[in-house]
Amino acid sequence: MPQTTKVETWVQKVKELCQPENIVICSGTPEEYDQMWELLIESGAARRLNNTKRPNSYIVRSDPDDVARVESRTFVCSHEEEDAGPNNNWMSPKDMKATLTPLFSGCMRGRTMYVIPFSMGPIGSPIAHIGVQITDSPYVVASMHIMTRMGRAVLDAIGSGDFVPCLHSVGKPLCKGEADASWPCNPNQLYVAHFPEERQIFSFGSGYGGNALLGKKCFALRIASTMAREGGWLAEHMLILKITNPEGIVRYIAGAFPSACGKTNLAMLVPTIPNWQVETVGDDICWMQFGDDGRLYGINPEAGFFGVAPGTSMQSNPNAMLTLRKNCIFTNVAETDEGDVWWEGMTEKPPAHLIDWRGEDWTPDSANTAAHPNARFTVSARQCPTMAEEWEDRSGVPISAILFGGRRATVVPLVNESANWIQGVFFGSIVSSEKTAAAAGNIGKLRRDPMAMLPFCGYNMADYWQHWINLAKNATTKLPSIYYVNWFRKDENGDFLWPGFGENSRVLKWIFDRCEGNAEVIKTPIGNVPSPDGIDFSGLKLSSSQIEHLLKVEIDGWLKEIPSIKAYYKEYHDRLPKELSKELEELKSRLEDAKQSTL
Ligand code: GTP
Ligand code: SPV
Ligand code: MN
Repeated sequence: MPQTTKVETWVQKVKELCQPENIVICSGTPEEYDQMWELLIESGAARRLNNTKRPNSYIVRSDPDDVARVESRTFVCSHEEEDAGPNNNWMSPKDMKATLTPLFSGCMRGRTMYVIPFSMGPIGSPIAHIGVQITDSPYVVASMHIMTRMGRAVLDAIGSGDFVPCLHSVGKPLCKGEADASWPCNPNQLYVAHFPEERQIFSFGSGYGGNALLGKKCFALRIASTMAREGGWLAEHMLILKITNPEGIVRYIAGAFPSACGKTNLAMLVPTIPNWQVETVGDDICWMQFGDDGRLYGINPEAGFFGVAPGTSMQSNPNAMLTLRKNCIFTNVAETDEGDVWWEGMTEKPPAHLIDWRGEDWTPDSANTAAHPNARFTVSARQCPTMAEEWEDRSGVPISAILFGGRRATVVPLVNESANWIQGVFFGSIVSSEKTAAAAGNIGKLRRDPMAMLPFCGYNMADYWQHWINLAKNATTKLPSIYYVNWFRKDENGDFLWPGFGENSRVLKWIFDRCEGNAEVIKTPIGNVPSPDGIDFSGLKLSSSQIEHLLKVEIDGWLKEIPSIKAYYKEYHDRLPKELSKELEELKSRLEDAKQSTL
């Protein structure tokens, strides 16, 4: 008799709890992918797009109450509340299990339960980790086909080894004869619960994005961040890009920007400066580990992109548009009369008529947007014309620089460079950004989003900062340089000062040159900023006063931030690394000195 594996034991347990009608162990084959679409079309959730315009692609409309990550219903269930930190919602593992057990009990009645073995990172890579997601959503199965390496090969790779169990249900059991909703979900009983000590994930009630594709934020960030802390590595909300200068020298840069703040766009950037090349390694998540040479190496643990559609166009991000020509899933975009897709910003002039993301007729006079602001595309990374040939390298790529950035209309300049790693961690810890549509809640509200990880750090943020600081203590060679960037500064009229997108290559060039030791800087209270001719602004329609505004270190503005940073740090009590309070004090005194000398 062959031994029962851990996967089989767990599947049996979940079957007894959830009571599905059938069980399918996912193979990961194209036939299986097609079958999911047959089901989704039959249920009314999806439509096939015009095959000549957008071959092998689908448009999906979610329930209007299930359109984004829901941070208020996302929990970290560590034994001690302090270990989850003020950055997470907390419930004790015991209480959460007592809450979830009745919800999951019988929750898959009348549905098929799919078992998805998946690998985050290339199968067999020493940096990769394996999970098994159980779900009752064919949309999740189809999405996992694109976003991860999954199926038979992963099951074989698990063998009798360990995996992270990820249990997901849309939370809508079906009675005999009951008609199904086109997008079943249960937003009133939503839970996205993480058990970092047991390394388990339970998600109930949503079928959308980061709530439901559990390999992504739940595993690759929240659970992986706790694994990384233990193992001395980093699991980050970062893009990875490869940049090659005209002499053919290559550098890799990682960058953390909050949700819907420009990672996908930067990762696929088309440089506007001649003879420079930018290629893509990853657009959302980066796992970094020390290599034998002491440098930090990053991998993209995902296999696809789940990117923001609105704003994506041949002007802003042609590489994304080229990636999206076939084999895509579009969720909550608008449909054209020709059976293709459209979203705000795709073309200058909207089509005269559309079916909007809610399935209703839409014209340019309609009051609402045609696509939901968090409408997304799902597409295999392999289709992106700028994927770097080494994007699936098992050992990852060596990272030379790390960027932190957010949406800040004021105060934060285009770019500044930290004097050292600890100061970089300090700047990462105080990143703040205006909230976007990627998460449910008030759009535009300014909040601190340290390292773009506020919604994704699976443990106390102060301990996470300490972990970052400790890396410097253990490093045997120079760690990446750290930069704070801001593409989103606005002028008096509320217009963006900086053209952004491809023009961000000008800032990348300066960072590249700094890594090579070639560019001049001016020392300021907030670190090093480019000398006046440090960044090439030629050919841009920017006046010298606009350039000055973009690069300006606003002493008063920064001084005003100090009390708010202090108050924010206070939330972390004595867990706050003393290195960070010291950085804050030193920043304050440098700013006060600078103010004195200008009086
Ligand atoms: P997640 O997938 O949610 O983690 O987001 P992301 O960081 O990958 O965001 P993405 O690149 O998809 O950015 C989405 C939004 O940022 C869109 O509204 C873009 O138009 C806008 N955006 C991206 N880059 C720039 C830029 O350089 N300047 C300006 N002004 N807007 C930008
Ligand atoms: C984000 O919100 O940062 C995303 C989308 O990348 S989701 O996977 O839904 O979290
Ligand atoms: Mn993201």
